[in-house]
Amino acid sequence: MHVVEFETTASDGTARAGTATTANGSYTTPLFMPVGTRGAIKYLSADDYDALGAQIVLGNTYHLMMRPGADTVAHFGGLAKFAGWSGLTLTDSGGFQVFSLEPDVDDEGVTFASTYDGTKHRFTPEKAVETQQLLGADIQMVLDVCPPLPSPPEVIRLALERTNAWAKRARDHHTRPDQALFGIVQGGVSEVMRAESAERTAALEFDGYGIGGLSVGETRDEMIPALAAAIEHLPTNRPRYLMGVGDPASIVEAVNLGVDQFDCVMQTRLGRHGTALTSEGRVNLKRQEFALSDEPIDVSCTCSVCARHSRGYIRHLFKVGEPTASRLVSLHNVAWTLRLLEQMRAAIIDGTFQDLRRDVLAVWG
Ligand code: PRF
Ligand code: ZN
Repeated sequence: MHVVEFETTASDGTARAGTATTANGSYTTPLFMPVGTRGAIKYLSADDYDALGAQIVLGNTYHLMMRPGADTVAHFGGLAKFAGWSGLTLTDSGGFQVFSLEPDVDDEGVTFASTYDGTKHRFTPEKAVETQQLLGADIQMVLDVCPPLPSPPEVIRLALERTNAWAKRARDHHTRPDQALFGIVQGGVSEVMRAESAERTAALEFDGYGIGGLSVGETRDEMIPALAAAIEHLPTNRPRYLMGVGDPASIVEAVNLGVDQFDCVMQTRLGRHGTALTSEGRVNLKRQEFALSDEPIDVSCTCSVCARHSRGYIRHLFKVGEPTASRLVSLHNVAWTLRLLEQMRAAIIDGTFQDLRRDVLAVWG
């Protein structure tokens, strides 16, 4: 039985607008999912997620199992309840974080040292499922192997094989009927391996499909054909999630190919450091030229920050080190990106997606 149902509402070429239904509610696509790695989107809280109109907020298994521990999160009724959030949640398996720690990998799983206290931990596909069942998100991801790019073909091949074998083990181990499990496609920038990985992952019949291993060092011109090759072999009636990709140009190209969901830490990372996403591109609000600017961050933005605050005020807060500065630009960047995806959805429904795509690429391409 599938936990997630996906229905296409409208399509424009291969781009699609849809509704996915989980055990605890539905979400509309294409969708940006802001990231709350350790249980909060940095500088924000659940009131903000409501005000932003976020539908799904991410959490990360590696970080939450280290602190406060999956049992503690389960004690509070799962990640959403723990965080006071009434919307949907998704947990990434933690593989991506663990692989950045240069772990010892074998066919069974991975051994790594905690970044919190240096202690050794063993992580397997089964442990990732059990941990995520305790974290209790509406959607959990299988443990995968994500090699950096460029990597030799044999490294990409081994990652593909392990990811596929681990996906099957994860699927067989998963028991929570109210929680969806997504498989993950790997395969580097090889169209052949992407197609094979997608086909073999789809054969395992997951609720949805993550496309991992992209935006890890390759160019956009390398990413797009690999992504297209994967999508061609994924079922149309399941959501497709491009993992960790959130720059506007990549998003619009991926939506054009039929991707439904995205997450990225870029919005909040840039925001914390004073860089805003705007209809004219990236703007560094710390620059001297904004000292006397009474314009909002983006004149065409409908967010609560742009309704109230000037660039000059926000620049001042950065200059004196007020934490509110980071909060305001994070809020704007997340709101701006959520709205960009809403505009894409509306354009697909209207049949004007190619016009929007051209406009986005003119600024961000
Ligand atoms: N796998 C998982 N999470 C991820 C990635 C991946 O390949 C990426 C790569 N862009 C981001 N987050 N599990
Ligand atoms: Zn704004």
